[in-house]
Amino acid sequence: MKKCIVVFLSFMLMATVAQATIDIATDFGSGADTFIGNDSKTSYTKNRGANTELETRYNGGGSRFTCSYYRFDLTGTSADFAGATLMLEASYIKSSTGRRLDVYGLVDETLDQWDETTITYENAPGMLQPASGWNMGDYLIDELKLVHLGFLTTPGTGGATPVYPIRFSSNTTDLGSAFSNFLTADTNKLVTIVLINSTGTSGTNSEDKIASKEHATYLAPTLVLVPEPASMLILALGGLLAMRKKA
Ligand SMILES: [Ca+2]
Ligand SMILES: [Ca+2]
Repeated sequence: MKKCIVVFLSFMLMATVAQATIDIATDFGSGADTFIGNDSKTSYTKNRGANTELETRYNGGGSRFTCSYYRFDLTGTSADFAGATLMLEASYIKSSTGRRLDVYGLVDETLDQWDETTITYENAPGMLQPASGWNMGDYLIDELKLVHLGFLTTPGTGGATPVYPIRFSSNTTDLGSAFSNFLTADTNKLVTIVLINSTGTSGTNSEDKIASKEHATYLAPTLVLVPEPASMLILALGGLLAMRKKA
């Protein structure tokens, strides 16, 4: 009888643990969020660390580029992840069809400590001066520092009268193993993600806006981590052994 109860409880525990995810928002620990630009309106020397909305705008015709930076503090998490998604709340969606936002990761970990209050296009980790120059609306990625990890698609619910906030997440097909491998490779418990509208899908030269951690009511940008099954199994077995000792 006792054995049946222990087995039943262990399955219950495994089922419970298997569903557990770890949500880390930019307002946790040393997290940060901001956006940068390189045109006459969002100057390459302008800081947007305190803004409540994060703009991501295609440089339609090389004139209006902005992109958003996110830092997540992984303190207290294990090193191995089976997967991860980004969960965001839009405060403005221009397009009535989904727009692709490419996801880049900062692999030069010496640059993870960028300062939210001073970061601009000019000093942003992984950005270089474009061939067209400063404040000309274009951008240039330092591919030794920023690597492409996949993409996410904004919801196609913009247009006339959407009701905000609009919450959306990346899916595991578009943001899969490259993203989780990047997170697993982290060694300093800080990860920097950059969202860039690099294709101009569903309309050019218009921005989407994502709520930052400074927004009074909307969700702060959140990284949702799925622990490795091995880690979950160890947790479940640990619970099982603890129960057997008591039995
Ligand atoms: Ca911020
Ligand atoms: Ca890191």
